Amino acid sequence: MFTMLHSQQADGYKLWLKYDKIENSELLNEYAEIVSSIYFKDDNDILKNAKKEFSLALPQMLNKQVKYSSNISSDNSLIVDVYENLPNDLKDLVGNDIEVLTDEGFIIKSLTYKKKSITIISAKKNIGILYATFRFLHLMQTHKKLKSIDLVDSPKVDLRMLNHWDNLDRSVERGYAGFSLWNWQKLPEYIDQRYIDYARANASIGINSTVLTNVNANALVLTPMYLEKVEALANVFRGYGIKVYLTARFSAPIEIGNLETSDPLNPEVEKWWSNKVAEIYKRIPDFGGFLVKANSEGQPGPQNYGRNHVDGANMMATALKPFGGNVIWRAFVYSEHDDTDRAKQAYDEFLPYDGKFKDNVLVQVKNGAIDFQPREPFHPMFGAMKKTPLVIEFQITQEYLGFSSHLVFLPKLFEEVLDSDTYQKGKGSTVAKVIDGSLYGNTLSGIAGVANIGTDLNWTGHPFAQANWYGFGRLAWDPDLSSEKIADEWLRATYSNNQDFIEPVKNLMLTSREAVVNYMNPLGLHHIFDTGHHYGPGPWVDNLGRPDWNPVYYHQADANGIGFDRTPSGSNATEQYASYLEKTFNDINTIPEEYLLWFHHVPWDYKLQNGNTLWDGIALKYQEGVNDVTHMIQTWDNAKPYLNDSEYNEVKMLLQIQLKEAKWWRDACLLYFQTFSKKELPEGVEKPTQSLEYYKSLKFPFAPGIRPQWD
Ligand code: GCV
Repeated sequence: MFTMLHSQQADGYKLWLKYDKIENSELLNEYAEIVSSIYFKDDNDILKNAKKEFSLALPQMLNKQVKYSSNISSDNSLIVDVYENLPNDLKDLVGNDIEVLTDEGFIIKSLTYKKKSITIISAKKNIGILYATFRFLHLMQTHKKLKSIDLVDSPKVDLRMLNHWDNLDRSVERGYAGFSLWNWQKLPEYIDQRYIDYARANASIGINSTVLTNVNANALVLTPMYLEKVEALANVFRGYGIKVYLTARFSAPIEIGNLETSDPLNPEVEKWWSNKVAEIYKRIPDFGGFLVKANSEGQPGPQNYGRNHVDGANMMATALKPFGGNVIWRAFVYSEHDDTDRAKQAYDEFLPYDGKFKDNVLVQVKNGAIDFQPREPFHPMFGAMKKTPLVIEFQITQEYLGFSSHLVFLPKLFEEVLDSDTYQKGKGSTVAKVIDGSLYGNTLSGIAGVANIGTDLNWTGHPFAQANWYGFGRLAWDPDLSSEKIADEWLRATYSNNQDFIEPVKNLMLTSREAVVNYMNPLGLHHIFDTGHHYGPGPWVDNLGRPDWNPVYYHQADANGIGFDRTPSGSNATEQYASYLEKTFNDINTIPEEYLLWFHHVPWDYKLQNGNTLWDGIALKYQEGVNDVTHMIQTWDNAKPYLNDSEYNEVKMLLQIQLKEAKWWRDACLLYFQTFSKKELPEGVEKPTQSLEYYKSLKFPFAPGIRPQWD
């Protein structure tokens, strides 16, 4: 059971599962009545964990012990059990609602049973009961009325997955919250309480799959010594409905199998993978499958043998199929031998394969065509690839968003992408409908988020980064949820239900994403981060091995203007979108201004919609970003009365770092772009305090998230 030392009360470890005492007496009475006598069947691990959560949460929230009965009786005020165990008269009362549920869905309903008002929590399967338990407790934590509740809910997406980019040495690629949670050295014997609390937190928001290892994979994890450790983790996670996946290094047959090749069409290689899969399922009968990064950024893959992505993915899919496992094949590919605009390459490479993958292959596509930028138009593969289930990959860890020192509420970004209309099957063909499978009737669907979790006491480095983990899970469950609702839920469960606190701080969260766009990459600028570690600005970087690793490739600033021409006069990446969008993006008069410099090379004197020249507009946007952070600090200061000292101080200190770095971004980028525009900063933009040479001289060989490089 999850316990906490008193001195750690405000450390953020409890996440959104704090279960604070309900102070409002009316609500307290209502809740106490609802749970006055509970029937809660717990004859298996999942139900035991669900009931444990009740036993932890209710005494804390209601400040009294709760009575459980071992049989259903007329005394019960709350009945919790799967549908098939319910007495027939109760089945009759809820039958229709149960029918519409998926295997993971649940109902929470008030009804009259034997002339008495009761609440029932039921589901088709045990996992539905666990999800319902967390939702029920969350509704209490967030002070929702439960007296006449009528909730019927099922997840809209099948695979709701975290991708950990965790290495076996416990470093985390692009991780900013300490080391990897997986203590490989002490596994399998030592089960850290963190594994259990990690699983609880995920289950509470409906996450049902986790990929334990980095996509830049190490084959060792597939050896017996590590599989034994993976098995131990899977045994913990199973009780919370979470399946384990591993990343499969394509060259594993050579590296750990003593074969001379990894050619996917070689019978020895096929046999090796089939045996390996059988070995894994012997240990982990509900193993999820493999996530594969192949022929991307130097990783081995089928192309090393003259084969293609379909050959590679289908070979692994064949091995996994008898056990019900999936292959998740990443489409994050771009080649140093191809000078086509990097934004076009994945679409060009994968579209011809549509319909050729086996039915247990999903193709995982990043939300945008470059790489998790503060703002990108949605990836053109969404909607275009009609016969292949696409998993959308979001990055919860903030590689390009200020690491764990910037407060950026990412559900706002996720929502923008999911709500984007691809127009691929007429108006209303949103990315969300592609992902939940409803647009083309896919039988499998998935959402993946690159985790922002590590060994930091508060799990995510920044207390508000917890909201990004939380929000990812909620959107994976229901891609149509609004970011506003998610912020509201999270704030209530994490900090306070006081409306005077919620409203301004919610507003702070909802505006934080636009702030980071403004002070880092306004008006469609992208990938102008410093080299390798991606910490801070580096628009001047032009000396990396591949053109498309250099910021100068992306902004294309020159004496005439700035921006990447992706219209027909340039790379013509716009042709990868449905014709309505293609036209909208091609025309400088119709393109949404937030994507202007993503698709157009624009003269410095070009007039923006508000009448400013482009140069003035860029400069004012950078300043606006800095001003936004100043407002965030003011809002946080005003919220102080609702926070304890440590809660207030930790975010305040982080916001001050964010302000300093927002100014750094503004000054470094404007000084550099000014060398091309040759124009003065407009009124209202603060003058830089340092020279361009100073900003260029800054080096961060030990920035977190990558292996240190000192040259
Ligand atoms: C795991 C970007 C990141 C890499 C990451 C890669 C990927 O290039 O900078 O750290 O590698 O994306 O998603 O595969």
